[in-house]
Amino acid sequence: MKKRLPALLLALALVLGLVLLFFLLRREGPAPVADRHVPIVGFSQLGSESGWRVGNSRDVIAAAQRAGVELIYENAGQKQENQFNAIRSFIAYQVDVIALAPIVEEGWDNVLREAREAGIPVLLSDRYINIGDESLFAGYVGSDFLEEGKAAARFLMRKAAGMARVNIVEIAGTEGSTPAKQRASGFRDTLGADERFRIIHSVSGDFLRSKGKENMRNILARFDEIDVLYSHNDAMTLGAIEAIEEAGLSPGQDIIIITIDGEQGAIDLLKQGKINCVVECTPLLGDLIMDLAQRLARGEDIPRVSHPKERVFSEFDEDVQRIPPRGY
Ligand code: GZL
Repeated sequence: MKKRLPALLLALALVLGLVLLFFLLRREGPAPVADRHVPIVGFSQLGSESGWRVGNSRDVIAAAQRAGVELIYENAGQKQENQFNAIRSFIAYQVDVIALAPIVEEGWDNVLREAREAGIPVLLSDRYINIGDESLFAGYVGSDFLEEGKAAARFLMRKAAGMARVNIVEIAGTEGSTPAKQRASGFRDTLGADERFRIIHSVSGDFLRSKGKENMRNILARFDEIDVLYSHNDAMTLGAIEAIEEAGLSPGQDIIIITIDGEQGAIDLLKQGKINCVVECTPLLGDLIMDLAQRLARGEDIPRVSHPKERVFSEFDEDVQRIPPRGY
């Protein structure tokens, strides 16, 4: 028995060494955030439907580089299913934080539950969601769309001060999206009970320039007395203005034009008098997103809602001609 003891000890040491080696080499996924200097953020962007969206994507990517954050960027091409797939790939990759720009408000419960089960916080960017359990996301960074609609209405009430009747046509954004819903309700709530203001037609242009033009052509063919176009984004407005000019009318004169976003193209037309009011909705959310994402990656709490500062540009401003380049 004594003679076999050294061999037994050697075998035991060998087995223990192999077991130790196995655990050392087996990658358990990324090291805990505390040991990793570069947080990984998975960003699900909804599409590239407008100049605003392209500017937003560009700004988020640049902000990640500025912040030293590793960004995994997935563009869903306007399909919610692609956003579900992107989120699931971020979970599989074990990112530290998921940033989501949700195309519409409904349908996110299951996939966000999966993110929580994986212990990955979700930050909403740009648009909101309608979800049973709001603890499934850590916070929201984006515009106050209700206020944007109210600002559009406040401009119109000032512009239409001497008008006895104001027939309004509305070209709205993507159905079911936060900006479309809240820009519509903020506008209507502010016009309130003043019977001079009548929204004679509303249609969705899905935030697309092509649909803005197509819808405005149809509206002009159907209605004679149009006083105001209220359009939920500049891309649709630029399309609508093409249709208005094709019909031989002067945008900004024959039809009051109120638009939202603040893209360079809209500001240029404001300066030319073809648009009367541009409500700013900044796409430059990147630094805010990266700051909040890094705080989440460190396990810190963040504010539930973070709004960027925004302003209104209109014909009533003295400095319209001096508005600096917009960058998107
Ligand atoms: C608003 C954003 C909207 C823009 C559109 O934050 O979600 O989507 O107003 C864009 O230009 O398509």
